[in-house]
Amino acid sequence: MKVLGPKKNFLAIEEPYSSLETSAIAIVSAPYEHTVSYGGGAGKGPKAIIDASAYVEFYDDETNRELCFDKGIATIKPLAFGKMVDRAALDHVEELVEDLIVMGKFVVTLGGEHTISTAPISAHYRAYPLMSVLHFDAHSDLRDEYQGSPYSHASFMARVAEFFPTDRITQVGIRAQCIEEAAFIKATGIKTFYASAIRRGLHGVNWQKKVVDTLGKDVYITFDVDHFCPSIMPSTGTPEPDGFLYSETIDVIRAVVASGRRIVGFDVVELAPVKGVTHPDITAARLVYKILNLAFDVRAQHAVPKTKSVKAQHAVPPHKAPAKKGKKK
Ligand SMILES: [Mn+2]
Repeated sequence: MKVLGPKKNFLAIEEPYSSLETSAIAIVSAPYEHTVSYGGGAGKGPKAIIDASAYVEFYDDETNRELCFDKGIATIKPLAFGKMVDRAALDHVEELVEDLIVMGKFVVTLGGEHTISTAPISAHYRAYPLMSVLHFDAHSDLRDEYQGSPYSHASFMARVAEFFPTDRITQVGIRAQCIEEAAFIKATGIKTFYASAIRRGLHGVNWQKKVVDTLGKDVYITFDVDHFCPSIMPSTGTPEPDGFLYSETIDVIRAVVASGRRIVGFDVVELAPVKGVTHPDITAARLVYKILNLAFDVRAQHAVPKTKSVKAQHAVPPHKAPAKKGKKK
């Protein structure tokens, strides 16, 4: 398994903090783009997030640590899909994510179109059979198929619902769906926090806690960046108005951790970078590192999966490694 060096890896970090053997965290790039319906470019998302991450500070004031040096973050060489599409492409992603989970890694998957999230959800579900899925998105992605494809980005959650218990799915920020999706949600018990309901105060002022109350002890997060307001996130294929700001979104994840729940893995998808517009790329990169910082917060209990034989050691060697380089400015 090849990992990328500091010129191309997440946060631009030196060895051993970016070596696979010594890192607790692994970043998987899945630059898959096949069923885009409106704006294209999601295939360039993982590289844009990693490029922007070179400008993200190592230190997080909230957790008072440099997580990347405490735990190590290995960036795996991006997956190449060649002619693989649909199920074959998903199998390709799932195999890598599963291998990393078995090695004891905390896995972050970067998309790519939302289709790919089916793979890490499936792999994590095997390792964490009691997990819930927390889904940030403008769209519920529950169409049985879209534009003739059951593997459309607009159908990814319908595919997840075929193998994952629907009453353990919680969606946040939804504001664009068809009537069949609304009916599916009602029929299956998916918990959907619509943007309109949040804005109208139907879930109260502390709506973030209401979201968290629906989740089990283990939480997998799938994050479509079009959850955000298009003003802060114009770089996505299907932007929708009435989106969410960064801070109110992070508050949901803060509430997950504050409640003692454990984040077991996550993905960030659908960033379609626009040349010369940099704030969405840095926002996505910050989002990835912030979720990591919160996931490894001391309040969250981090045990490795019990269902697998896990060999890897999590700790980065205690010896002082080569000097850490500062951030680009
Ligand atoms: Mn979406």
